Amino acid sequence: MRDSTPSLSVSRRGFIVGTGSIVGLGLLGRTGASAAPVPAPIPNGARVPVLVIGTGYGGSVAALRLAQAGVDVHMVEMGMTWDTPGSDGKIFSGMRSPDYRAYWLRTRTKQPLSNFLGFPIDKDVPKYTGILDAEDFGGILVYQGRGVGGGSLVNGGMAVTPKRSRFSAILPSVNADEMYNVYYPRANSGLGVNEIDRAWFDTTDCYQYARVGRKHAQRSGFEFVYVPNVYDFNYMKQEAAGAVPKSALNAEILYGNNYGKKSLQKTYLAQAKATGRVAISAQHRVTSVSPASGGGYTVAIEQIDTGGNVVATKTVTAARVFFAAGSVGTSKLLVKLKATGALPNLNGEIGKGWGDNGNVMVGRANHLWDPTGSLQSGMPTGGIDNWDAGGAFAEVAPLPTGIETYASFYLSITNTPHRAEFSWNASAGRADLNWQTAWKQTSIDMAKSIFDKINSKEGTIYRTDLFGSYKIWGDHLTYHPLGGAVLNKATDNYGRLHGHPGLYAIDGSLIPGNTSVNPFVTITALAERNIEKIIATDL
Ligand code: FAE
Repeated sequence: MRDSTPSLSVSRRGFIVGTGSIVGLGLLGRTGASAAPVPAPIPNGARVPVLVIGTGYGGSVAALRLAQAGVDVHMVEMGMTWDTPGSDGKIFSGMRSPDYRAYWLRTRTKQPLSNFLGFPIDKDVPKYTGILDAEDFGGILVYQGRGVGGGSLVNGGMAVTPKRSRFSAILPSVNADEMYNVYYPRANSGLGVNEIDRAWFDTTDCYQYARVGRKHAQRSGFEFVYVPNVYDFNYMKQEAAGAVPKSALNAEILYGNNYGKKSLQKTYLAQAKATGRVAISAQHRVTSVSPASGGGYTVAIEQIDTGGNVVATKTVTAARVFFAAGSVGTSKLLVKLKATGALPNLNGEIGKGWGDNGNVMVGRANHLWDPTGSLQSGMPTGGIDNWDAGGAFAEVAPLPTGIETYASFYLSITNTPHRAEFSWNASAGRADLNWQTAWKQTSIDMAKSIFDKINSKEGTIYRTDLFGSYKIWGDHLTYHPLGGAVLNKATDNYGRLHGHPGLYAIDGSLIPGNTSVNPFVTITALAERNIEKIIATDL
């Protein structure tokens, strides 16, 4: 569907007011000395040309490119800014000692590996707007980053471009030539992706676990692939040499990296802020979007404190709204807004096509002559590719406990066909997801195509102490939620939501459930492609 909101023209000099009812609203950002973006935090009653919900990959790409095109952008983020050190001098808490900063409004940690040597390792923490959300939908625990930078704050930085031969199954309506010639390279460059020095990989203590993973994979005839990362490997080398403060080599992953990782705050968002056109309101949560009487959209926002309490409610007006709240955040908002009549014209595809990227975790117990090392870099940099033969791509993940565990640990991405749907539960006032726990068996079977063979070859067994007592598979979670506002179904082929011109989805919700590898490079590249088209044709 072609957008029919009043036009916002972009000229060489910048953003020019178009014709139509929005002009009367004074909603448009302008170039020139007189224009100033609405400051953060956004005041009640503000009028902005573009409001972006969420500051993860999709939102950051949209904000930067719109700002470069001369459009003032206001980003609204429910999480914290994560720019102020705590009393220990650090912004983020480490993985071995998660504290109040670690979890989003929980009173007890919910660690992905719940047990070690069979013993539960979760502990009580003060309720706080921490960085990692473990959102429970009954059948599946969905981990997500909260804060300015979204998932880039908590993730493992693995920056994987899917094999081109698989792309048509990932995003069937998207031109692969354009993606691989233009948008994947643009995304990799914008994200600051770098590769490990292979000679260093082969000798450094901190990747012994990955070398053991490589050796076992290759001895069983599997392809081992080196995986690029957004963690600065030169910084990591200096960590290993004792020259700089440690982050990846201090078990920092999941709850933020104090150094070394090029999260979005250091890349897209830093560039976006440098344009002078992007403001970010942190600890602000969007609760509603509906058509405004004079054109554009009315956006309802709750400002929250670090205890999660609402301290102010605000209503602002935006000519255009980009949903970039992540697959879960965007899906939850859209199913609610459709069902409650706030956005009645959204189509029947809203909430559908949601998948877990086939995530499943497992550990293997190695022999005593195969130690994986007490020092393990928190940033994975290799994987086992058995996608074509067995439907699984397994990243060789760290277990940075600080002691020798003789364990190899893996997060597999599998070619699961299962897709769930979000729907609005009016009586409970929340969005539900109809995920079925039994669906993970398909992913387990695909992961077993790798690990049964390795175990048989090496004479090793699965660990049973990481996810409970005598539980082999971490099949209760995902790190990679995808879908819910699928491209070319809930939206047109560029993320314009059907039925409401001026509304866009531009995050992981566009991707129908699976990317065959870790997803953020694909989310970023797709956002680059879509925003380029939107700027060229809608503004
Ligand atoms: P995302 O980055 O989740 O950003 C959405 C933002 O919107 C968040 O900051 C939310 O707080 C905010 N938000 C949500 N609802 C609202 C609302 N109502 N109002 C205001 N703000 C809101 O979305 N991917 C990889 O490719 N490689 C990895 O190594 C990797 N490791 C991971 C490890 C962990 C532990 C986790 C949790 C994820 C990992 N991922 C990895 C997944 C990756 O981080 C994820 O796919 C992207 O972050 C999704 O990007 P989006 O832009 O869709």
